[in-house]
Amino acid sequence: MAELTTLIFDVDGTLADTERDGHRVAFNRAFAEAGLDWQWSAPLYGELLAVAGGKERIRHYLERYRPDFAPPGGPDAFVAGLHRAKTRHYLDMLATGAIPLRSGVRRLLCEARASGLRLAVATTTSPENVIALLEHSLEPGASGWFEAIAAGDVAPAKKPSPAVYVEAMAQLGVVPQSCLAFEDSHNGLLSASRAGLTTVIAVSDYTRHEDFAGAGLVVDHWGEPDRPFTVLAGDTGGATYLDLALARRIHAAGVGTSASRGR
Ligand code: XBP
Ligand code: MG
Repeated sequence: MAELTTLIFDVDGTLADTERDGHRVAFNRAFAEAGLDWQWSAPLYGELLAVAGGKERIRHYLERYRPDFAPPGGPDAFVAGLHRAKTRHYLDMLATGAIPLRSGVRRLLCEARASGLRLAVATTTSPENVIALLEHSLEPGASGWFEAIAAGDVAPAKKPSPAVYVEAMAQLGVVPQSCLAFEDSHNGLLSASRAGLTTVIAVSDYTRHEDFAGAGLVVDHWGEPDRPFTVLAGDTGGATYLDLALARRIHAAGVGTSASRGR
């Protein structure tokens, strides 16, 4: 196995729990602003999350739940305009620091930087959302910690396509064997695995019951020294939180290791 040189992070659900109280709320504010009586409840949003990409999610909702709605100006312009409004609302929320990082993220990123590991992002969300989350919830200038931010429409296809991970690795000039992916969802695991990366999963409330067969490790959160994670699948060798030593252990074990939940 090649040496681990690069950590590639998903954003939504992985770096921060952004979906239920962040993106979902921003979507609903955009609907209200547009005079639409659409409100995505937390359960409905959980179902809609199967579709990666905010614009793709709105379009799916129109087709599945509002087949008789005639988007003014045509579907493409309507969806794009609604998504721009949603992103504005989401950025406003991030600017208030309303969305904190998940436990262990800051510690792991700082440890990786101190060890000279390279950092990248591979996410479906929009680039401006990634930068705002890093700048407001990590620290000012933190977006510069990541040598590549492959986000949103930069990839020709959204997760579970491998395209966004392939793009991140191309920007860095690295091969999958020297990388480890951090994800929270089945779509994300498929995307990273199809790009050839070993993947560690921290489940989120929305993804807890998804299929993570083939992941290198599945935990309930990244953990802290005083807040041990629960291992849902995989072998941590007794480690109780995800640090570089455990990341290296999982990476060395290789792609598609034993972490499956017999589902
Ligand atoms: C999660 C997504 C994104 C967000 C919404 O991305 O699927 O679409 O839900 O963000 P990931 P946008 O887990 O890959 O970070 O509205 O900007 O798409
Ligand atoms: Mg995610």
